[in-house]
Amino acid sequence: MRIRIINPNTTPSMTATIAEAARAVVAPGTEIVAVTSQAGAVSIEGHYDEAMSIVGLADAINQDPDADAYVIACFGDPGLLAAREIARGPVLGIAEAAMHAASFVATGFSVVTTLERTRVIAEHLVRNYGMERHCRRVRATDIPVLELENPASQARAQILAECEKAISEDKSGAIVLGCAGMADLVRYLEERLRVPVIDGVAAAVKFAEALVGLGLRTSKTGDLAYPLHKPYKGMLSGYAPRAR
Ligand code: 2AL
Repeated sequence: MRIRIINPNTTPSMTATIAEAARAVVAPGTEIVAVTSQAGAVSIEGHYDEAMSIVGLADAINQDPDADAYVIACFGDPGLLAAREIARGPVLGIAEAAMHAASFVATGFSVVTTLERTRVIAEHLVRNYGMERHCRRVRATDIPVLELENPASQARAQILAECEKAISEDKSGAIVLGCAGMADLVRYLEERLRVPVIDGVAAAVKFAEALVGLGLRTSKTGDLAYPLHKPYKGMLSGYAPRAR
């Protein structure tokens, strides 16, 4: 099967980290195609960045309409339901996948994310996904997304310290990593924390494999039906949904 992973930010080095995390866990025979959005912010760390990322995300999905499944590799799960409208195969967001995985292995988890302003986005997702009973707290580290790629930064140590607080103060039994750019920290953190540490990229590709294996596709009945054919105006005229 072919799983198309879209990094909706425009930083190719982060896509490489994402692709590596995905390829480390997939079954033999699963092909990972990891693509970087061609339009939008270099890092997604706010509502505006998210909104602006969705056109590039839609493009990246439309470029391969026959992929078996899609993963949106940004922890805000930007454009998740819009992506499901245009896709035939299942579409998974990494926040959604990570929270569900955490709920299977602990009665309570904490999310450790990047900037304080993205904490609110993760809290909205917790409520949207009905995860209030499982998520004990969302913790921000105030690390900008691209600092995760700077080997000279203190990001690793800061994230470790926040995870330790999540275990001791929130009494959480698992950690959900709140950014796709943290995908390469799982082993480092698990060795030190001794609780399950969940990277949403890995969780999403494994759930995608399971859904495809079950023969499930995105429902095309109701609100996830293909978007209605109609004209779009101005700079988005090329994005008008086609007649099906
Ligand atoms: C993210 C993420 O996963 N990628 C990105 O650019 N921004 N989300 C986050 N909370 O930092």
